[in-house]
Amino acid sequence: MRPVIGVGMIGYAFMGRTHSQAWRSVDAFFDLPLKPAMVALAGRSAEATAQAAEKLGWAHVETDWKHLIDRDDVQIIDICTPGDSHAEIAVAALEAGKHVICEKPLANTVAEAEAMAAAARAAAARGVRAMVAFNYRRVPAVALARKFVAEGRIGEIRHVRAQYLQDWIVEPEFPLVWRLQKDKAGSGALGDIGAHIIDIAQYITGERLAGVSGLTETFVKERPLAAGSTGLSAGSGAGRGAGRGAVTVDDAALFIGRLSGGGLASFEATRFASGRKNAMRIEVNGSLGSLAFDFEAMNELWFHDHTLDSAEAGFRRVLVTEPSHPYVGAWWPPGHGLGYEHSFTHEVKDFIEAIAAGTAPEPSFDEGLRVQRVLAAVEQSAADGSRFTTVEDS
Ligand code: SOE
Repeated sequence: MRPVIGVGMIGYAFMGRTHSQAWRSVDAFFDLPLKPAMVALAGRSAEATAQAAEKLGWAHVETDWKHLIDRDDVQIIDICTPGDSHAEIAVAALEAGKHVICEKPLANTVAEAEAMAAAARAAAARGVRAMVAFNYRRVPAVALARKFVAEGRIGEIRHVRAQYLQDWIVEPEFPLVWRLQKDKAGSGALGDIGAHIIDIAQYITGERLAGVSGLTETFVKERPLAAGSTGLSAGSGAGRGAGRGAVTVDDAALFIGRLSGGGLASFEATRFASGRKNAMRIEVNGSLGSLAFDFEAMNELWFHDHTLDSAEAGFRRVLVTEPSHPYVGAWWPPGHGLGYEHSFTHEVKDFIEAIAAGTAPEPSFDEGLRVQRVLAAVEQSAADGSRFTTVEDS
């Protein structure tokens, strides 16, 4: 019998549902050293949380996250709340000796992220682990791209070209959900989806963004108030309430950056790319070859080997469904493909394995802090029009 590790989760909206799916499925597909138990779900409304717990597979309900942390049968705290509560919950949980997995971006401000990273460092000395949930690292094609770079097949990195394109708020009457409010979300497209492309750019290349120069814009400055909804589309329950309110975050953010290895990078994060639903794309050009990925075709990685004779070289599609590809062997036969939700399952698999092995899971809170510093540097550059804002070292 394997030891059981109890999980307590806070929040049950979009991210809470993806994480629940991950905790429910991970032990059925991977051979884990510890067996996760979905012990309790925390949310403010007893009735709504109980309904969510029943549907998503959580055994108990708490209406105060502090009580979740107090439970002896919970060893992992999974934070799926908006960014304004990440720091308080994560620091309390780490100090109480609970392992923490926290949704991205790590926090709403650099100061909060610093406090979280400091708490994680102190906890690590006691064998307590913390990880920030940048799930796209765990898409097999993205993990394969990193492997190609690490093996030297791309050579020296000259360019990264990254985009994260969505269109769920193109409609000006789409309501003012929490993702459009600075006090809850910290920033808009920049922190919500720009954070993902910063993370995967650094992850794939193994380099850091050393400095940035950015532009941000809020195209629709006022929207109908939301009727208690968190949905990303009208169909997902994003209802309108009475009255209107100001949009306090960016709708789109564009920035360029310099990589620590000397390469040049460009980034575009927008919720106004009509027709693009979740087009998280990255292209890396190196001295020996190039890689290209688009989440809307997430089982494919495009690879150009520049060492081949130009008469036969060119981008070719690698279908990332072979058992030898990262994570894929646990799932379906070649060609059957994986989806969005699998990235979360892979994330909790890696987290459980790191806890059992006593190693530091990645991305760490320090890496989350690093992304937070890039976000802050982009905002600063966009606000003061400075040409190049250096990203401070941790
Ligand atoms: C909304 O923009 C969102 O759900 C992000 O918050 C997620 O991180 C991303 O995976 C999909 O889009």
